Amino acid sequence: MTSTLRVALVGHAFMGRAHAHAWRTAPRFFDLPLDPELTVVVGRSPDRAAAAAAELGAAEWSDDWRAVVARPDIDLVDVCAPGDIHADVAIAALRAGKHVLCEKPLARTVAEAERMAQAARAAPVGTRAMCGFSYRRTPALAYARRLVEDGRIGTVRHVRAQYLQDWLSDPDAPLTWRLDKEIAGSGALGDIGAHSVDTAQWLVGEPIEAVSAQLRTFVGSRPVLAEQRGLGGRADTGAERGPVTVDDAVAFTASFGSGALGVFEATRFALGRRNANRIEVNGDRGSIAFDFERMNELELYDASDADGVQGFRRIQVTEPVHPYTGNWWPAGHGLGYEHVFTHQVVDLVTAIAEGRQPSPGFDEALGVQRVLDAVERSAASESILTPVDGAS
Ligand code: SOE
Repeated sequence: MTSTLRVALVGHAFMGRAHAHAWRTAPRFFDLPLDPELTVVVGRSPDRAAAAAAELGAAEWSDDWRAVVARPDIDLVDVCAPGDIHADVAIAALRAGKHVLCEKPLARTVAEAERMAQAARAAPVGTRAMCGFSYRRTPALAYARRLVEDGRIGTVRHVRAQYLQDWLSDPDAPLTWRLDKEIAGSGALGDIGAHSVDTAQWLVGEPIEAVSAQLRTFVGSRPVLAEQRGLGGRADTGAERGPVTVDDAVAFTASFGSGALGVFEATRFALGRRNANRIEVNGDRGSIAFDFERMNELELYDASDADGVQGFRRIQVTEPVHPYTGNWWPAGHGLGYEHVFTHQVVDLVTAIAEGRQPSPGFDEALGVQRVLDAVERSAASESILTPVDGAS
């Protein structure tokens, strides 16, 4: 009989809902070595936590994460709350011998991420910690990695990653927690740029070793939030404005250990681009290109194609030979955003059952945090911008 893996979900907004869906769906579509059960949903407000537990299919709710983490019947703590409690919850859970899945970015600062990584290393034998860089589990990106690993595009020269959203373009969009440095750590950089950094390092199999960056905050104050809805929410008419303390956008160049050159951009001001998480990698034998807004497709250019038929081919990554897809629908029927979280659960549960460290673990996520930190230090440094002669 398959043993049960009892899950406590801390946080039940956008990410919590995506994770809850994944915990419930994974065992229905994949043959898992452990049977996950969404046991309890934890939130700050009792009313909202109770409603979320009922909606998401958990038997219990709680407004006290410390009590839940101490419960002997909980096997795994899934941290989907805002960044300011990632470290406290994850460290307490690891010390209590619970497996942890923690949303990205792992922490607000490198110091916090170091404490979390240390707690993961010191946890009782067999306790696993993973960070939710969920896009790795997009079939097209997982397949792209296979192609890069197999040498299909040769030696990587360029990595071009953009993560473009537009939900903050309206200067009167309210001040949500993602705009507060104390809670989120950083803005577009940590929220979405972190995905690009993780995807790039994982795809290429090389760490970023140096960066040169600029950060921008276009809208310095916003109306105080009255009610959170999805990523944004509602502000009352005439609401007072509070300061935005994070970046709205970031651009940076990067050097990979192999000598490959990276160009990165992350913004929430790219009007019309709702969730364009894109990456292109050029090697000396070919190129690959991906855009999450067309998540079921991968573009491949193979320089060995015959003259006259060269060009990017569009692969529909929906065939049974592709990663994860065989467990879903017939070829060509496609997957959505929620499926990447389901695949994340599949990989985590399988690693736990097989006694392996799931990837990305907290040490890998700490590596991403160090890149984010280098970007912030670079942008803060006076010396990175060389004035153009004649510019006023
Ligand atoms: C908001 O920008 C956000 O929800 C991120 O926090 C997620 O990580 C990303 O998947 C979608 O956008």
